[in-house]
Amino acid sequence: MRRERPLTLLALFALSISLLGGSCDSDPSPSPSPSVSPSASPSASPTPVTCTGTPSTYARTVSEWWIPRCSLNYNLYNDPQVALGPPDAAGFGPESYTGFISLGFGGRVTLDLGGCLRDRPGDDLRVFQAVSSEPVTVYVSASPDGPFTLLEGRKNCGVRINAVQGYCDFDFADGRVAEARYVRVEDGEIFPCPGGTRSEGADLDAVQVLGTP
Ligand SMILES: [Ca+2]
Ligand SMILES: [Ca+2]
Repeated sequence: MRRERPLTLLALFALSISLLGGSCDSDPSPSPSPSVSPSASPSASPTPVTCTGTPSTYARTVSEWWIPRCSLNYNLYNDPQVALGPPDAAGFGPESYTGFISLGFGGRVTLDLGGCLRDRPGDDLRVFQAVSSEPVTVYVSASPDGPFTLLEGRKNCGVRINAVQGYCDFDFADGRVAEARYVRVEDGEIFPCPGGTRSEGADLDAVQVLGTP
C-alpha cells in the first residue's frame, strides 16, 4: 500500500502559476484553413434518370431510327412516323401497302411512349408487325440514350388480326425491367440485303401499351 503525501501550500502555489503561464503562452488563434474556391469543387453530379409521366396508349414520337442504306434503297416502306398511333397497316403487296415501316436488314426504330410504363403482371407491350410473322427483337429503356435492356430476341411476331395486321406481346419481367419509356423494335429476320422483296425485314405498324386506361 502506498501512502499519499498531502500537497503543501508551496506546491499548490507552483501548480497554479504553471497553469496560468501555460494558458498565456498558447497561441489563441489557429491558422485558417486554406480557402476552397468554388471552381475547385467537383462539377455537377450526373443527372439521375427520371422516368416520369403517364404513357400514351400508343407510341407518341419517334426517338431514333436506323436502317441500312441498302435496305432503304430497295424497300418501299421507309417512313418511321407510320409506327406512331394505333395500328393501321392495310393494302396489298408488294407495292400497295400502307401503315408500316419495313426494318430491312437488322434495322430498328426507337419509339417514345410519352411517359413511364411500369411493369405489371403479364404482358406490358404489344408490337404490331404486319404482313406475316417476321421475328422482332425488342429492347426498352427509361432514357432515350439507354442503356436499353433486351426483353426478347427474334420473337416470331404475327398473331393474326386480319390479312395484313398481326402482333406479338412482350413482358418487362422477361428483361427484369421495372419501368421504361422508350421501346426499340429491331428487325429479327436479319435477311441480308438485297432480299427478294420490296418490304424486307420485319414490318413495324405500331406499339401499344397494355393494361393502361
Ligand atoms: Ca409485365
Ligand atoms: Ca401504323
